[in-house]
Amino acid sequence: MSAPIALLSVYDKANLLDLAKGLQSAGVRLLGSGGTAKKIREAGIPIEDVSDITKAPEMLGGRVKTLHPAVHGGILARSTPSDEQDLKAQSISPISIVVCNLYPFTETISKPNCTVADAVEEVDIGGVTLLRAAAKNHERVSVISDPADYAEFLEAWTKGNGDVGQNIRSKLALKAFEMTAKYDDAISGYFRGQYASADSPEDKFTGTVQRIPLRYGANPHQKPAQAYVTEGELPFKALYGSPGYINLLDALNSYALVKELFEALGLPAAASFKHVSPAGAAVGVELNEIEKKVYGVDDLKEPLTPLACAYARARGADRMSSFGDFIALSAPCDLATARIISREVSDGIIAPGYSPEALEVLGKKKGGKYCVLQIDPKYTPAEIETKQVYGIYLQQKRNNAKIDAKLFENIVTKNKELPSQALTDLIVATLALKYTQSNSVSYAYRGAIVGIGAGQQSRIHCTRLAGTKADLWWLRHHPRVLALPFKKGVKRAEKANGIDLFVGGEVLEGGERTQWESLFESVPEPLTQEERTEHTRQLTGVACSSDAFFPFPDNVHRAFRSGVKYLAAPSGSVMDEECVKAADEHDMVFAHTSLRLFHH
Ligand code: 93A
Repeated sequence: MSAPIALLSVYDKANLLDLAKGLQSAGVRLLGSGGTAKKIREAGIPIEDVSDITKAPEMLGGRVKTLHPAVHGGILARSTPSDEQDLKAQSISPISIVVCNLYPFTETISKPNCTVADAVEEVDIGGVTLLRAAAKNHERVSVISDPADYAEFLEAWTKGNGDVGQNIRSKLALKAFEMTAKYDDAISGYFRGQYASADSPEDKFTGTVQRIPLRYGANPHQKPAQAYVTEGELPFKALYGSPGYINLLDALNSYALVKELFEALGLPAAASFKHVSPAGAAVGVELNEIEKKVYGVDDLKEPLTPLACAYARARGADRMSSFGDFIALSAPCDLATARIISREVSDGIIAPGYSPEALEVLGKKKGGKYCVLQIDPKYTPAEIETKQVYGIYLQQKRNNAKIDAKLFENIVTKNKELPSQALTDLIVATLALKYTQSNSVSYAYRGAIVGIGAGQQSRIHCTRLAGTKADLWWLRHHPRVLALPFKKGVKRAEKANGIDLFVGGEVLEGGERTQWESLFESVPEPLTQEERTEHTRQLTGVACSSDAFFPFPDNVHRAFRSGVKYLAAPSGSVMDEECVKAADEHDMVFAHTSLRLFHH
């Protein structure tokens, strides 16, 4: 039987001589590409050149070294009569071991002065082909792609008398496949940066927009930054302005939320996001006269459409948090909605479309720099989502749990009466949590979030935070707040701030007090404790949802103090029974959902 053949072609020549020596002493016939063979030969180890078997010299300055049927036939041939027959007919010897590592593409492109021509030369063709071919035929061939594996391989080869066993060949093949995949990612990433269309108009050749450059990442010093897809095209395009990194995090999360709100309730939906959590979210329930005032849309000339009602509610729940928001709409933006947006401080909007009049209004915002994104409503994200943290890829199935009426059927309190408006509110509250940084608790009323506690490590802190926000929101309905004597010319954001300080009952001093007082024709008397208590008592029927179980009944008691009547949370706490008891004490309706909704 002829000696087994090893083909060696490595850029990184670390540990090479030990391997070559070991293989040669084990009776393996060595073949090498130009530089690899030279190095081994110079060390006094016998080796043949690849060109000895291909009968063709390396050419094109090394661009063609190993690309030849004599090489790839030798690697890819199976141990079958037909393949063996083919080899014999062409006088090709089977190759049993391939040792290869690739041109340093990543290192080259990270050099500051690297040109496209430099990068092109580092695209390894023959090496990748060697690795792939050998990995494909791992039933017979061993492929060693990492110098760190040489010693162990040699040991196994010697021990097994020329057979390392299928398990080792399979593991080595997997490693080689991973290596070529990573290599290809680096190449496509580099050329995406060079050649992919930056934004609309669509790319002439691919017909798609795969990538948009971003000014920077989460912070200005985090450059470069980009958004891209590896398959197909980006599902959105910028009609005006250009989104930042956090804008896109907000846009993609908030659009998912409004799309699902519409699907669950059949009403147009809107969301107002800040720092990747909703400050508000709502469906298009008509506003009454008081609500129009509270949400600052009583003076709007256009009649309020359902979509405009949804955004007015989303924007108006927590005007302080919504300042500079990113907006999502479930339906094409109409003129009334655009008019509300046009007078607020906001960073951008994502919607499945814009009426021509709405687009004209939004296009003028911020001198044409207001970010207006249009998303394809038919877009469905992949089932599996991947992100990278500290260099590690994390993968999970997308959270595609449906939030609908069925989720709230398991009512565990004595009171089981869940009116349809309350069910709507529970759906709004729960769906909002699906796209809120955890831990989170939300309160909803009349189709809108009225308080949300996000990103707290303690659940009771979420419940309190959301409750306090709901309390302030409700106090903004107080007749004395609605009648606050603001001076003419006070800006909307200043009014929001002034009202927030008034309902929050902050004791102001010095310059801050003077500044606050200067907003009014006459300085308003603070709300008394009695006025507050009396007003708070008038709010009932609020819905509250939690993204995980309530660990203690304090959450239930706290929610009750902000008018909550309807509760939803997964079960699973050792204190479940105590929580239900607390809900019964207040005659609340509590649905155990059995669905945890953490979001990060
Ligand atoms: O330019 S290539 O893509 N053309 C080839 O046919 C080829 N075959 C092996 N580069 C090729 N290689 C690569 O050459 C290997 O991946 C390895 O990195 C390098 C080894 O070259 P040398 O033996 O001349 O030092």
